[in-house]
Amino acid sequence: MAQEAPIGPGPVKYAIFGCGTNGYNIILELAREHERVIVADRDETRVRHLRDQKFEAYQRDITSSDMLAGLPQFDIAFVMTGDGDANLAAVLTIKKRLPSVQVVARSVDPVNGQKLTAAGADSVIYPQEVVARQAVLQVKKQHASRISQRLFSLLAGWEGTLGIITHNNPDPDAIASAVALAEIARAANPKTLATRIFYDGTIGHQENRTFVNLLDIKMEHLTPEALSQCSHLAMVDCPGPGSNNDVPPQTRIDIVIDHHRDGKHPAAGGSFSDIRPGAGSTASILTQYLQELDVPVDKRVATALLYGIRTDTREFRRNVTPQDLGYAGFLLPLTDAGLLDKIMSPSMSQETLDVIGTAITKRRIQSGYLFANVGYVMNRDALPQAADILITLEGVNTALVYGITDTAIVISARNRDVRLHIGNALSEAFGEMGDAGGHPNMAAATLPLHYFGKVEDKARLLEIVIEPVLRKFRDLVGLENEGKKNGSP
Ligand SMILES: [Mn+2]
Repeated sequence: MAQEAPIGPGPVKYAIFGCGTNGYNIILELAREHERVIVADRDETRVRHLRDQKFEAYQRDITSSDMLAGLPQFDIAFVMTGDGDANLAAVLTIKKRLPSVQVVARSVDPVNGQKLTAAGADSVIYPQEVVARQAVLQVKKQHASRISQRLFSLLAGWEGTLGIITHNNPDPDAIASAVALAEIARAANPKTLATRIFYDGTIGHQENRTFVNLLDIKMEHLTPEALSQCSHLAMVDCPGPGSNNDVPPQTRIDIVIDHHRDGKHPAAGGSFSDIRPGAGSTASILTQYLQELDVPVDKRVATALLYGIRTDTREFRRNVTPQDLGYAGFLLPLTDAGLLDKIMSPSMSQETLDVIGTAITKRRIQSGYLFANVGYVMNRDALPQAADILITLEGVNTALVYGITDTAIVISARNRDVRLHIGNALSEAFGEMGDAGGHPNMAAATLPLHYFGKVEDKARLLEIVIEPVLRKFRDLVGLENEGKKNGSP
């Protein structure tokens, strides 16, 4: 037989040791995928039956040390009998004779599992656990299909205007989710239900503005009149009225779809609520609805949703689940790649450029900590962009960029020192003064000015108050004493 060029390992071949119910199901699964499988079992009748079914079966006692003799070469072994000691013996034999073979072994109990691992098994499975996981997955899928249907029929029965509310200063996840919900409403009820999308605050970040403009997403400022014009209200990417939005707390919200795990869930009193703290983004949940409902997804919606999932999971690196990846895979062929590219590399606004420039010139570095005062900013979203750039400087492990808006002192932090959880540090240092927290490597704080908001010269105000404010942080990370020794940075 002609030899193929040696560009990789040969064709993967599986060997199953022990062909009870579990082993047999693995054979069937592999056969479905047209994989070549060999089977070894102690039971002569069983081996005969397998051969009758055209499987390559061998009679072997897997506890015997020469059980591999005469078997063709294989790359992956499943050791699947219900006898823990026999499985252990087989793993030892395989690993001793064929150390490069990958071994998956069935364990009968946790102690047996540990022994199998110690014997060299590459993975150990408990069939009960596999069944449990599969059952949960299946039930979740069914549940998703059921609630999607419920949402659809709910929307189909409504008349008037559905107001879809995002959280304040909406991010792509919130915006994409709103767009997708509007799409589902249109599909469910094209005749009697209109939709409007509302937000409060600003759509700040460059990319977010580009995103809204390029995808031609119509969003309106949330006002009391606008609210009163809606017959129904929905909230996406935030858990209820008054929580990261300016909707009065007693307002009835008919639909709530969110994924935040830290969110308190104010009673929305509505008819539909789907809050999944496990999901990487709200856009993932909406994608699942579209999928389950077979609602056609146009380029615009697909591009928005994919962008929402990507940004909320920080390019699939944060809180991402296999499901999120699955939805991304579903959306990808439906998106407009050129559009996505344009969103990802928008031209920077003059203010953002200025803020980054100021941050670079005003930076002070002490023991790997960088501090940069950017003064008065209209748009706080320039800060994280500046921090993203400054953290890449050599010798900088942690970067704090701070500035002042009309209403608050704002701090944006980035960190690559694994010993420091910057979210916790900010929350500990500034939590009492305002809103502060985040992740191990990125965090932010907003310290409201309250009546100092009336001060005209904001940059001057910041200069006066920032040192005592920052001292708490410097104390916390152990920079304060060092500062006194070496003179303030
Ligand atoms: Mn989100």
